[in-house]
Amino acid sequence: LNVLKNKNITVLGLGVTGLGIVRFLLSHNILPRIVDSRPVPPGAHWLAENAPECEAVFGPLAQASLSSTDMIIISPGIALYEATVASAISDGVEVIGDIELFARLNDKPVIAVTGSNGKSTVVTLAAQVLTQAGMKVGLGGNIGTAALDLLHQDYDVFVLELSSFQLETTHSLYCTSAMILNITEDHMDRYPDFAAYCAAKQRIYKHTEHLVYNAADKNTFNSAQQGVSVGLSGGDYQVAKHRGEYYFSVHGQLLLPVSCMALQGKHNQFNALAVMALLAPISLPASAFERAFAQFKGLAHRCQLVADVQGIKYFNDSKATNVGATVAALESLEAEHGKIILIVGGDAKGADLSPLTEPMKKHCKAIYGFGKDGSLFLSLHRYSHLVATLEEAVKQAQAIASNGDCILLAPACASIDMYPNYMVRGEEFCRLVGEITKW
Ligand code: UMA
Ligand code: ADP
Repeated sequence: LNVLKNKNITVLGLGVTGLGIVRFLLSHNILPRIVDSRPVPPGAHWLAENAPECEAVFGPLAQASLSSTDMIIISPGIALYEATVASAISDGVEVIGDIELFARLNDKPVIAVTGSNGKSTVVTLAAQVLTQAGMKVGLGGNIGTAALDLLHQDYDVFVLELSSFQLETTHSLYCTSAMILNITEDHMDRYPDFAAYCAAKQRIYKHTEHLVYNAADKNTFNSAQQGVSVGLSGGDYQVAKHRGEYYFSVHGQLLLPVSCMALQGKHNQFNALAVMALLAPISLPASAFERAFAQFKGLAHRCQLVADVQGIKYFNDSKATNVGATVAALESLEAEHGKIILIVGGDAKGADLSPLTEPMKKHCKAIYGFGKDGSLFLSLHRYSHLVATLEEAVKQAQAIASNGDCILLAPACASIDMYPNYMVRGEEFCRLVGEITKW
């Protein structure tokens, strides 16, 4: 921290991350300068109320003279190739993210998780297992609590969800264990290509003691390091059948019956295995896993059963903001629920939608597309319809649904073209389903 005290620091971005950084610096009597390209960033009001002494520059970054600072602590929503940031870097300014600052100051064990899908589910379940074992757990990162907001509390262990954006600016994070769950296309509007997105995620393994990877996804491997694998159809951790029952197992040793887990869906069995593999270095009693697995009913907006009325099930998977998550939803609902009427659309972030073609063909009765990129999905299925709103999609889906069908909101897109975030989109879906089914 003394190193920071002698520097001229600019906090770039004043959202959740920026506020976490500013609060942390101020609590150590370091007065940063704050820059955000938005005229009124989310933290502007907090800053005016709590730290009016900080110099703030809001509006176009070009006017912020970033090159005149010693260090920039940048938020994940701003790319390093953004012109003014890139020119500050080439002028010798050090640019780090909040996770890097956290890493330089933290001395507690860290369990870290990245991947295109399943991060929040895995970190939440891992934190619940650790809590059941009596540990004080700091859960944060991309899941919503800025990592620096956790540092001043007395935790035994940190569980961090890390996005590729956060990893781009992280260099020295030591992890007791870390995993890339999977990599499928996402954020192609931010990366030049898929390889660059994979490379950002691979940074999580740089200083990791116990590396965990997905046996079925080569992009999660790391050729330079040994690790343990997780896979539903084969891996060090896998699901094994014994006397007619399925078990979570490691190297043939049965750990717990799959039936002890409240969460449904094959992808969640994978997530449970990931939690077991990640927590292996911290010896925990099986009872801690058993209790947490039984109690955790899943996070809202992830394949959440909203209603089951007149033989029709309604699922809210608004958090399916990329193609991989929608594929997982289609594959996990199918076995139990038959034909699916799928609602998709929003901002596709430049993704290749073609991996949806086969699962849609196999599982879907019809597709309703809405939002900015809704029309891009129409060619993927024979029975596709373009509608203007989510409300229209839900109404039309209900009109064609029959006994045994599922109506699934799994948009494969971000929500920002029409909603503030995926939660508001999911809540609107739940409200519409409530109205339509008149419960
Ligand atoms: N922005 C500007 N100008 C600025 C700063 C930001 O236009 O000067 C824009 C960004 O381009 C972005 C938005 O503002 O569209 C928010 O960016 P931010 O970096 O200020 O975001 P925070 O509020 O700090 O939230 C970030 C994560 N958001 C992003 O990475 C975009 C949050 O993850 C995370 O919970 C939070 O830090 C705490 O760690 C959200 C997310 O969508 C949920 N993450 C992406 C994902 O999960 O796919 C990666
Ligand atoms: P993230 O934090 O990576 O976005 P979440 O746990 O919030 O992950 O889940 C996001 C979406 O991905 C949801 O639609 C969820 O059903 C789906 N999902 C969860 N786990 C997996 C997995 N292991 N593989 C593929 N999709 C998954």
